[in-house]
Amino acid sequence: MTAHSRIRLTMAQAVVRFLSKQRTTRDGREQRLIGGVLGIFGHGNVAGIGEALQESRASLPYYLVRNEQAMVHTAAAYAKMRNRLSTLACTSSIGPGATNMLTGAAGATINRVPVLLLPGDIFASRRPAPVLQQLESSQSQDVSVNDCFKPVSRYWDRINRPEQIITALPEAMRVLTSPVETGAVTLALPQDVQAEAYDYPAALFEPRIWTIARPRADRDRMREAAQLIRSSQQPLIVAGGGVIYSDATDALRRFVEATGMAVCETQAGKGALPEPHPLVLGGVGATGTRAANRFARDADLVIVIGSRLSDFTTASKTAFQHERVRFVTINVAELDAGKHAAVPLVGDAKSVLEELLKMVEGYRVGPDYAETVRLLQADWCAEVDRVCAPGIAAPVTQAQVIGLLQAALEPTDVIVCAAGSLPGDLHKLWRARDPKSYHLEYGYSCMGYEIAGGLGVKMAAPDRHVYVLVGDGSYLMMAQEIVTAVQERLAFTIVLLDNRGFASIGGLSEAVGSSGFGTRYRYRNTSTGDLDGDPLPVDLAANAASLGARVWNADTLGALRAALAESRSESRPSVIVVPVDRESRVGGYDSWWDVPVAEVSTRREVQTAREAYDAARRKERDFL
Ligand SMILES: Cc1ncc(C[n+]2csc(CCOP(=O)(O)OP(=O)(O)O)c2C)c(N)n1
Ligand SMILES: [Mg+2]
Repeated sequence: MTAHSRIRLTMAQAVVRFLSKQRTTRDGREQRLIGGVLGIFGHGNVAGIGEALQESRASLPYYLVRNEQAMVHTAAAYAKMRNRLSTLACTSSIGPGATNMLTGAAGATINRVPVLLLPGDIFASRRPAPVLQQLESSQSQDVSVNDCFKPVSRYWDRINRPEQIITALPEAMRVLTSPVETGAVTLALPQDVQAEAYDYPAALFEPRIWTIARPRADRDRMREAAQLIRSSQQPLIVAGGGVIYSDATDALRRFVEATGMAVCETQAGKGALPEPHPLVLGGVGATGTRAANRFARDADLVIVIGSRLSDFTTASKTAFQHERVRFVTINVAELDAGKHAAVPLVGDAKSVLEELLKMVEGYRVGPDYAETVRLLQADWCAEVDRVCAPGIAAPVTQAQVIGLLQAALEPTDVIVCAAGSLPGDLHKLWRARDPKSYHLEYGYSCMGYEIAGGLGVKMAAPDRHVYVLVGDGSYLMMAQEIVTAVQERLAFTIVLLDNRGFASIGGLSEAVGSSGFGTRYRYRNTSTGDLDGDPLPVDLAANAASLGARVWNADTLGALRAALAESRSESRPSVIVVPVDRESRVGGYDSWWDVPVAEVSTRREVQTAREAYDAARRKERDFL
């Protein structure tokens, strides 16, 4: 090959060949950036990307999935499991196939995980316009449904000429592999251009390695942070997903063991300091533990590592009540590091923690601090045991199921969850014994992520046992990827908690005075007009079996334990349906979540809820 060598390929062939050559490296460990392509074909991609994938299937595997939204969740879960060093690409047709990916794209961008989306697009030439599924505008012909991806993508491009990929693809890879900018990357590929040939420079297809850097923070800011630490009485670390993505869990452990500081976790950060550990206080914020929330309330310094500080983490800005509380943030992204008027340590979690530890050498929390942590942890352990204790009567409760799973699973097994009442209960009750064992999509909390996500986790970590925890609502929204798992002979276990509707939003509805209106899966009652008739005759077990899964009905904890044991040796997806009591919920612990209640209402319950809301809001703080 000379510097001027050219290869004649269609644009789609060139995209596929390029993607198969991309790799990432960090700390000397190298891997593929794009592990494969998920997709559903239609007229917008079958002759372009479809043809190219068939030709290159030995170098870039293709997986047929069942739903385009689900495939983006699968890719996001894969990327999360691989600590954002590797992901999957998603190909769709134009129109509905493309827009189905929007929700997944938003989820990936909000969770800061890389996914590469390749929606087909309308003809660049416009010759046969309007084509099937084309959006028309009276103001412009330069519009397609793919423009909807702009706000939910970190990089967006439309390839109207085949040579544009020569600059677009490297940019797309830069954004995908950037810990700061990563999220959904969308390259809209017009269906005519996909099939068009061009003499591409051969150099475009040379193997390329993207190095994931570990940037260090500004020296003066580091000194300022070290000074704050030295003068703090009750510091607390909030560990977010960034700790795990950065592979900084050992660095965090060394930091806390040297300083004696306690750690609480966000949903994405659970497992950052694997349990059991004497300095873990568990989840913090709206769904936090009593231990973490009590400690957070009085902390005078909060060191936030790799978190975007969402309202769930800060209990809607009520979690930290110390009058002069200060924040130090460690984050690769300036956007996050600047929150809560923190001293921003803009850099990689691992390298910043290692450096900061040297700068605070000799500092250690006092004996009272250590004793408080010990007492809070012991109190919380007793509370978890109490809440999860098996009862004598049926139906079983969700907390009991969680307790049983905790005892039955191995430390490296992975649990996957996203929406409903499970994430909050897990955040409180689960003990993550490995940094990659607790996989919660809670940036978008998207119903339907669970099973699609479980598929992605299994693809990313085939050697681990994967357990998807899903509510009946989420299951009914998106269960079809069970079929994809059957097709790929991927075995994972889905524990389906059936409480006949939305326990979470039902509970929230009660809390805002609306008595669970419209949240139960029941017949419409002809006399009241409401959904409070008999339970619906939905057979979720039969539904799962019809998709090819091995299925168990587990009405008791004993039956669940037996089914879990059997499912471990299955070679296809397993579904264990567990009816659970909708009304036995795990409560909140010294926390709050800001959901505004109607300011005027004819209902007395709403008026009472509003009074409570106004009172609670007074605790909300501005950190300026
Ligand atoms: C796609 C989507 N739609 C709506 C919501 C709002 N929502 C959050 S939880 C929930 C109910 C979930 O029901 P289920 O899966 O049965 O879990 P449960 O609440 O019963 O634990 C709803 C409607 C959401 N998070 N995602
Ligand atoms: Mg439910």
